[in-house]
Amino acid sequence: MASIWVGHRGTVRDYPGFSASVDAEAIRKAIRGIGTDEKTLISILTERSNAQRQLIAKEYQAAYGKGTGTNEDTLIEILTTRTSKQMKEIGQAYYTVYKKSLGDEISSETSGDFRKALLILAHGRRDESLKVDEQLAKKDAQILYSAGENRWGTDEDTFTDILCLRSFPQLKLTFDEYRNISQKDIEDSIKGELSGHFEDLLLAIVHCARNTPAFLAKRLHQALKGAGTDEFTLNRIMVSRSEIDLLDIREEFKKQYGYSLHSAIKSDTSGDYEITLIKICGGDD
Ligand SMILES: [Ca+2]
Repeated sequence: MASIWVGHRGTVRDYPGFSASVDAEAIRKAIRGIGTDEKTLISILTERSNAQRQLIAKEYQAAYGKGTGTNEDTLIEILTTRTSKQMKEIGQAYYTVYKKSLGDEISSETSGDFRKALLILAHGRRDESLKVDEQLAKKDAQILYSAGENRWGTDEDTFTDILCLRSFPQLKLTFDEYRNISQKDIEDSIKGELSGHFEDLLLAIVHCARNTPAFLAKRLHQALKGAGTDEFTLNRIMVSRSEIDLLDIREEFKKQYGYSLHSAIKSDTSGDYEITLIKICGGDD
């Protein structure tokens, strides 16, 4: 089935960018804060091109060197930007490698509304049809308004259900209707009504529904800015989007920050690592 999330705006085509097992490993690291055993690493590396192997080896060293902790941002990024089909593949890869279901793992390491929403996303239940329904958008917008702004307290489950199950094009329309009804942007309502990682997750969904490349450009910028470089995030996004929408991400990066992703990588990395990333980046803007 065609999906709007798997586009034709990639920079490399000679090897697959998306890998369920690499995502599974990233989730494992994000949840458990540990690296994987060597056997796992080898099985992952055999699927990759030489350039990708170099990046993963680099990331692997970085993870061991620093000893990463539970990283909600990584979980949120992967679970909001992968298609339902990809999430199912990631779940299978997770089970194959770690002998545990991804759902059980998320359940044991997270809690509350954040957990509930992550589980829906992990099970790949989001509608991915391209058709939008204007009446449904009006109805959902009203339901969201009644669940948050227009009541004392918040009905969190309603926010979770609509934002985790509806398609991105449908959500875009719903957010437009929401503004008409509430005179407020859905982002402002989420900031006012929700909190913590749950708030972060739903804001990420809103950003992705509106513009996934812009969301990932922001993540890349965060990974590159400041004194150090978050190689784990940088490598993951560059590789996983290299055949999907890296050209759009580059465009959004330039638009938001005034300089190119290419120049940001050049000024923040060096040696073989820089050469590899620049190759995947595919050009300057
Ligand atoms: Ca309220």
